[in-house]
Amino acid sequence: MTRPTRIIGAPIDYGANRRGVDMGPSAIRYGGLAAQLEDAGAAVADDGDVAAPRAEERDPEAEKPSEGRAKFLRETKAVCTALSDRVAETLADDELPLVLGGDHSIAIGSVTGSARNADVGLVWFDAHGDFNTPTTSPSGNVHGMPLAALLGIGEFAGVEWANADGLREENVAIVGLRSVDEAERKAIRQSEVTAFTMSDIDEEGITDVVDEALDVATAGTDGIHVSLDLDWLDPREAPGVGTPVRGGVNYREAHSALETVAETDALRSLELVEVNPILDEQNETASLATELAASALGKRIL
Ligand code: 5AB
Ligand code: MN
Ligand code: MN
Ligand code: MN
Repeated sequence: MTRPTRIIGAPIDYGANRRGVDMGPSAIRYGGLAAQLEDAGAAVADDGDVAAPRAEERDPEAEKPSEGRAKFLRETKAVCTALSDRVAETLADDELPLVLGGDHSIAIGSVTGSARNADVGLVWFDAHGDFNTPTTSPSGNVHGMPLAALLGIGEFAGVEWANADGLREENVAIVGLRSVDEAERKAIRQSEVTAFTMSDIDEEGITDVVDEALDVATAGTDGIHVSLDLDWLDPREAPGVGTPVRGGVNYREAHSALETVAETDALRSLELVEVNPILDEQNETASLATELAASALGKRIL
């Protein structure tokens, strides 16, 4: 039986360059999320969105990054702290949190919440490493930093609201890399994180790579958090994302990956991020996100 699932929206785009991902939660709901999850056999409740200051209410100074600064970190902290509490409460009620982004900075909230009272593994489906810190980031955008933040890398060391208590580098697997900045490459290599590139998927196939990633994430943990950045897919399948990179996985590989996730029976929390309805075609990226969530929760053809 699929666990009761609670939807929590985090409609922010402070972490990304382009406006629009703040509309992701609406687009994903509109794309048929509840019906898909019910098809997967899950009882679904929608908790609405966490409160997020709108663009007009932001501190305009926070938008001007100087070298070694993260844009909108104060606003990101406020939203992630609230989201973290909502995720932790949902788990305490024995329900599965399904977080809808928003840009990928919200993973700081989802994962700290999921790893608050448990040892958690993390599978990060993404074209990007998301391993920058305020000093290494070429953009100052926090959506390129959440993994570094969660693991306490660089300036994130000891930053309590951003570090995930029950998450160890050894239990983190990134899957689908094809765009990594030089400093990120070094930081990933220096860490205990396991990273699978698109070439690994070419050589080994999606099933083996995801199996290995799940082994990493489940080893000695109480469950896993799956963070799905829709730019993991090829832009032909998922055009509605802020930072598309050619050469991603196709429709069938993506489903297969999330079906493999469902088979482990270890899923503790899930998030869908970086859907940008402004750049999408007929909401297809948002609908695809709903389908992939259903696969992760165990939807089967037969
Ligand atoms: B995403 C880049 N590495 O840090 C940076 O979409 C892109 O959450 C980050 O994976 C992409 O700005 C962040 C160039
Ligand atoms: Mn990302
Ligand atoms: Mn990405
Ligand atoms: Mn992106």
